[in-house]
Amino acid sequence: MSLFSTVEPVRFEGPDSQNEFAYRVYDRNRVVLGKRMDEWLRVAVCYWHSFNWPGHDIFGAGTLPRPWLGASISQEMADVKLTAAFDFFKRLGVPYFTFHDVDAMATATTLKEHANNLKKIEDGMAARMADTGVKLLWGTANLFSHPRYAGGASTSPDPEVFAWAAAQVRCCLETTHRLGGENYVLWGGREGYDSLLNTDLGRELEQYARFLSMVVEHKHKIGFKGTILIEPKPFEPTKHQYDHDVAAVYAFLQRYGLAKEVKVNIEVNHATLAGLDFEHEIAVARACGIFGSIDINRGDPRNGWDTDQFPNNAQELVPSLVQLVQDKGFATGGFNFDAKLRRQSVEPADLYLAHIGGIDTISRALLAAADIVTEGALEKLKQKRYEGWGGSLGKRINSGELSLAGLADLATDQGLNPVPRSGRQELAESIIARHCKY
Ligand code: XUL
Ligand code: CO
Repeated sequence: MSLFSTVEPVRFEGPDSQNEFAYRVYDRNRVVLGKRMDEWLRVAVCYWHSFNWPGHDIFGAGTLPRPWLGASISQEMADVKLTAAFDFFKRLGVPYFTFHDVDAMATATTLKEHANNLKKIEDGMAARMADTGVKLLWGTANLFSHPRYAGGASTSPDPEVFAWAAAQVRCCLETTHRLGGENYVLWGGREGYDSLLNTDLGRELEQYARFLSMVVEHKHKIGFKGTILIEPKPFEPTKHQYDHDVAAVYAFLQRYGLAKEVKVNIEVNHATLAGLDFEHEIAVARACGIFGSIDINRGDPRNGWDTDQFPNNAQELVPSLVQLVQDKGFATGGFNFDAKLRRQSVEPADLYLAHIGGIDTISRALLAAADIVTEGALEKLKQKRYEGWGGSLGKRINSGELSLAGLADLATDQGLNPVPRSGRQELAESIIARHCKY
């Protein structure tokens, strides 16, 4: 028995079901373009918002019943939380979970205690994972909540803070490895600044690169085969985060020779905070060869912060899912529900309803995307738009045989006079819309 035992295991009942505690679209065994739906989506529930956040905000106290939370968390409380979390994962019927070290373990004050407490909860997780078959999509260390990290972790002005962060990541990476985690995430929540007046930006970037290089080196040393992922976000909690967006992360990785070692975990609400579209971030990551995983959620267009709401607009997600289908799915990544309840959603049932709605939403988007890719009209439209590049002029430009002057002479001599052609944007948008029927 746990707080989440009140709901029966959630099953697929189809689009006509009247049962709110059933999937209408997510049918884990349904085969879509040769692959099961659960393999396409690789859904994970996150530990932090769901079990480690009592519903407080900057103006008010916790509203959600989470009896295992308190100012300091004992091993007993951590174990009760673990039981509740795995009960929820199992009943929801998802294949993966994700966690930060401090979400799951008993509170520690020294590094020795930290390592011991994390190992204890790792053992508990390993047992629950074996019992339930739920797997670890990724682990991560929380390098932003404790007051010591107020000035950053690896980018802190204090090398002792850097060393603490290194110790935490070493433990968490090793735990993730032993638990068979498929990725390891670094979200640089405070790797940035609040004011440039007191910040040596150049020095901080060097520190950050040193840290990341140490993490990559350790990954290889322990034989972790998963993917190291950076999660871009432009700001919040700091005024500016160095991992502002995918393009900024790629430039950083290239500068420090890490572009082949590290990929990105793209979060919808982080993209929108950066003033970008989710599908833009995915497109940049694919173009740079660093697409890894997704934190699925949404913002509220009226609010300028990370509201982390559950996704419920399938059509909005289709352009991103089309890219995923074109790639034939994730390599090691998945859809991690980095989403949290609203503060009035106080019943344990609300956590089920939120995830069921979100999982059905990404399932709808997947089915529409699969139809779009199968039909091929969108791809044909794109190919037609670039068809000139398959001709002799395009090939000669791309081959590098023409200099700027050579090309200028050719254009002049041949009297080139390109005619404007339709970009067919409205048609492309209509192709997306007409397939959103699930
Ligand atoms: C914060 C955020 C984090 C990361 C993991 O905005 O998204 O929860 O996903 O540290
Ligand atoms: Co996230």
